[in-house]
Amino acid sequence: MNENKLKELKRGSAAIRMETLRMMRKKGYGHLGGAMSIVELLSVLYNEVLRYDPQNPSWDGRDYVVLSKGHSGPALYAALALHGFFDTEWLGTLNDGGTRLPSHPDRLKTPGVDATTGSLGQGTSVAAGLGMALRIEEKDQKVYLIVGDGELNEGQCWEAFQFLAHHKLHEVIVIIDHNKRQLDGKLTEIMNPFDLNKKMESFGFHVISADGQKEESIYDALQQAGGVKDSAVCILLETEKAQGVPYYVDREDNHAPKFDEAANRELDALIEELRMQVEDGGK
Ligand SMILES: Cc1ncc(C[n+]2csc(CCOP(=O)(O)OP(=O)(O)O)c2C)c(N)n1
Ligand SMILES: [Mg+2]
Repeated sequence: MNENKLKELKRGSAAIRMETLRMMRKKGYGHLGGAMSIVELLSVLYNEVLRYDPQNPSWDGRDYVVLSKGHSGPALYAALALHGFFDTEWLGTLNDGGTRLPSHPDRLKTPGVDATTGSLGQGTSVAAGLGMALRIEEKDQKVYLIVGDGELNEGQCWEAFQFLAHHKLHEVIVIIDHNKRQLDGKLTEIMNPFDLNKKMESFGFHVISADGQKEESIYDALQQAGGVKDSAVCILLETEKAQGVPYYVDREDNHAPKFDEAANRELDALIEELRMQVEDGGK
């Protein structure tokens, strides 16, 4: 990847992170940890990979995004607004009465949202259905399914994965956000997923590992995944919960914190730093 493209992607990540934190800062709380761990992924997807038309969100030729870990909705909204699906003004209405941006995505409310999610596990089946429809219609579009590592506790994920593997449904690119934490602690302490790489492989998936904090690594993994035609495909995205927000990275309560005064000070400083990065054209 050339330097300019990388710079653009990093700038995109800074913008999504800034807008997401602004939304949560305004609200006073939010699912910060899991929103932050998909920021770089969303930047690469919306800047470089996805086919979409913001003027016509339901365009028949689009790629689909299913954010199965729906609690990370605000990061998706930031990406959609920054890429022209709706006015960035909307972002200030997150989760307010009558908003078109509920905390968890609703495909009937928000332009660019392809699946209603929030009840963990369900998006995996929706993505499998979309993938099968593309297969039947012989379309070359893709479904990008973003699933949480804690979400994998849901049995429904494994039914959907078995279906994808059986049908070699490479139309669906499964992306696991492996941030090693779920709602109130580490995966290994709550429900050990064991070795996710081996587990997905044994389920019949072609598994690609990527550094979810590095746009170039994500881009390469997505390119590679797009070329897989003989099996189901999964990207194991190595991330950190609350990545990019040092104040929250190592904190137990980084899933959905309520912000106190100290947190607000940190967030304000970080938002300002990100604003400068966006204006300077990236790190
Ligand atoms: C079916 C269901 N059970 C429980 C919840 C509550 N819940 C919301 S987020 C979450 C933790 C999810 O962990 P993970 O998938 O690892 O998300 P991330 O770390 O990316 O935030 C839980 C249990 C839910 N939304 N849906
Ligand atoms: Mg997690």
